[in-house]
Order: sequence, then structure tokens, then C-alpha cells
Amino acid sequence: MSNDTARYVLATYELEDRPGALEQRAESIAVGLTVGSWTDLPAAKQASMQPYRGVVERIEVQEELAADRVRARITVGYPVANLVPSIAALLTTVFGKLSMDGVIRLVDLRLPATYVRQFPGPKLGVPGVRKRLGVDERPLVMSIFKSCIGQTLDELTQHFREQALGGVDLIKDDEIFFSETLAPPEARVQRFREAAADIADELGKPVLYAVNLSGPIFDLRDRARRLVELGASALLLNVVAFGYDALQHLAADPEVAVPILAHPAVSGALYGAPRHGIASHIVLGQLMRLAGADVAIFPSPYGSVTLPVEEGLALVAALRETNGLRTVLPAPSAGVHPGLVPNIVRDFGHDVILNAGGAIHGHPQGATGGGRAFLAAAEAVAKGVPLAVAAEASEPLRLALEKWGARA
Ligand code: 1AE
Repeated sequence: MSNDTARYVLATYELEDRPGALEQRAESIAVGLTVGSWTDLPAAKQASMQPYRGVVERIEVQEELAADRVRARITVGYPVANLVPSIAALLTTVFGKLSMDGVIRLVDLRLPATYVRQFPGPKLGVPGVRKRLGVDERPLVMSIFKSCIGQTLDELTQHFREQALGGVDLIKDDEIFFSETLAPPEARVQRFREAAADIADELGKPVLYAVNLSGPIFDLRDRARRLVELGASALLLNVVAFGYDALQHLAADPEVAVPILAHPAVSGALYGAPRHGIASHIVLGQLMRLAGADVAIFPSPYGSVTLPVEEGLALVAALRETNGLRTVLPAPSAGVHPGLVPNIVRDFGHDVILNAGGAIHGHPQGATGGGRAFLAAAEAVAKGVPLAVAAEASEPLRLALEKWGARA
């Protein structure tokens, strides 16, 4: 057992095996993923390799599954000395070839402060994003561009204006939008920057636009810099599809001085199977923060694509846990409508982004009404006013509640 937690990354696995095989299995993980072999080494070599050897911290049987089969949790400590500050290195060490070894899931990952400090973490985090928007007192509201593929730049600019006029704080591209012909990102950024400036004058508040950052991976940094130069006020990145290291290098780049929104596309392939893969709070919470997301988008517990509420809570706890890095704004998403705002704030608190596409564009008064309905709901919940009461003074909110109902 290690008694020096500052030196070890602690990974806990839930796996199935024979009860009599657990000790040997744990030992072979600890040794196999660190020094490779041990018992056959001469004593002097063992002594010199000791600092790099993994250690078995804990073995706990959870459940008997059959006569000679149990579900168990095994915690292994990996020396930080074996690692470099890269999520590719971290994941390959703690769950590289092990992820393919039968029924096994990585359910918890504890990182010592010495290791966490080597990562950039969010450049702006919650305080930085709120400061740019000048909004402290209520949850933030983000509108998702829908129907963007196949649209011209003029059509998209019109959609941008409609969304922005609703008073939303951020507008983000849909993650599936990769247009390089009709409306390339550089052109969108320039046109939407002008529209955003007009609307900011009109409404007296800014709106940030998160452009979908895409292209060949080795071009991402230059492209991000160029987009920021042209006026992009935020970036959206499909982090799991590109890899966490892409996010980490963008977050560490001082020239990419805008919030980065992490989209969860493809992440279900990592966390979705209950007995395999990696727990959602690690995939969409802990690693997103470590790599430097300012906003972490994830499936809310109540909408269309859902995550169980306890998993959402663990994910948000990872975005806020005291670890020396800036905290991240959670954006529980998918099927979110104004009637769900009290549930979202009850579960995840005030420092959240209400992120919606369908319930903005599907509002009976169009995208502008959709934004206004969310804003009225956010303001009401921040003041402790029930939505039904707020709807008496807000026609857009009343229409939204009529259409989608309220959940709380
Ligand atoms: C969890 C991801 C949600 C997302 O990307 C998205 O586009 C949601 O759209 P709506 O609000 O469900 O229409």
C-alpha cells in the first residue's frame, strides 16, 4: 500500500473476475502498466525501479455474480514520475491496454495536486466568462444554431440576428457544422461580429459567438488564432473526436484568448456501456477541466439525450472541485426548455449555462421569443420567483410553458 498519495495517480476499476484471482489481477495491473515485470528482477534492479512501480491500494468485492465470479473494485496507484502532463499519457497509463481486458470500467481517478498543476486548466473559467458577459446574478443562456448546413452566409447571419435579439448570452454553432464552402468559419466570424456589435448597441449587452473549430488537427492552433484575430469571441471544440490534447494545447496558447466550449460528441462511446469504458464524470468533467475547457456541455438528466442525475452531479462536482484550476461552467443540454430551468438550477446551482437549440428555434415566436423565454426563466429562478408567476409578465415564457410544460 502506498502512504504517499502526493506521488500517485489513483485509478479505481470496477471489474469481474474469480474471487481467488483478484489479488493476482490487481498486482498484474499495477506492475504490468508500470515497470512491466518484477519478481524476476535482481534485488538491486528492484530497488532502482521501485519509484516507478505501481501499487495496489485497495481491493473490494462489491457483489457475487455466480458461484465463482464477483464484481469487485480495485484501486491501483501509478507513480506521477511515470507521467508527463498529457491526457494521452495519463489515459494510456491508467486505461490503455487494460481497457480491452474483459469486463472492466474505470470508475474513479484521483490526481495529486503536483500533477494537476502541470496542466493549464481553463484560461477563463466561470469568473472569466461571466466577466466578459457582465452577468453575475443569473444562470447564463446559450442558443444553438440549428439548420446551419446548406445555408448561405446571408441566411445564417439572419438566424444569428434572430437568436441574438432574444438577449441570449452566447450563440454556438451546431457541432455538426463543418461548412468550408457556403459559409466558412472565417466568413461567419466576421459577419456575426458585425451583427453582434449592432445588437449589443441595441440591447445594451454583449453576445459571444462560439464558432466550431475544425480542420486537420495540426492546423487547429493556427486556425484558432486566425479566428480569434478575425473576432471570434469563443470557440467550440469536439474534444473527444479531436482528442483532449488538442484542447489542452489551445487552452495553453495565450493567443487563443477566448473561452473554449467543449462539446461531448462521441463521448457516449467511452462512457455509455455500464460495465466497460470510463465513467462520464471523468470523460466529460474531470478531463475536460484538466485540458482547459471553460464550458463543459453534457447531456442533462431531464431532456432528450440524458445522463442519470447522480452522474450529472458527479460530473459537475469534478468541474468545481477545489484543485487549483479555475472552475468550469457546466452546460446541461439536449432537449432543454424553459420549464426545466428550476430543475437545472436546483441540481447544478446558479453557475450554469442553459443551452438549447430546439426550444429556442421551436418557440411559437421564433428564435427571438425562444431566447426571451429562457431569459425570463433564468431571471425568475435567480430571484426565487415561480415560473408560473414570471410568465404573467412575460408572454414568451408563457408561450414556452404552454408548449413544453414545466417539470419541477
Ligand atoms: C448534449 C449535446 C446537446 C447538443 O449538442 C444539442 O445540439 C442540443 O440541441 P437541443 O437543445 O436538444 O435541440
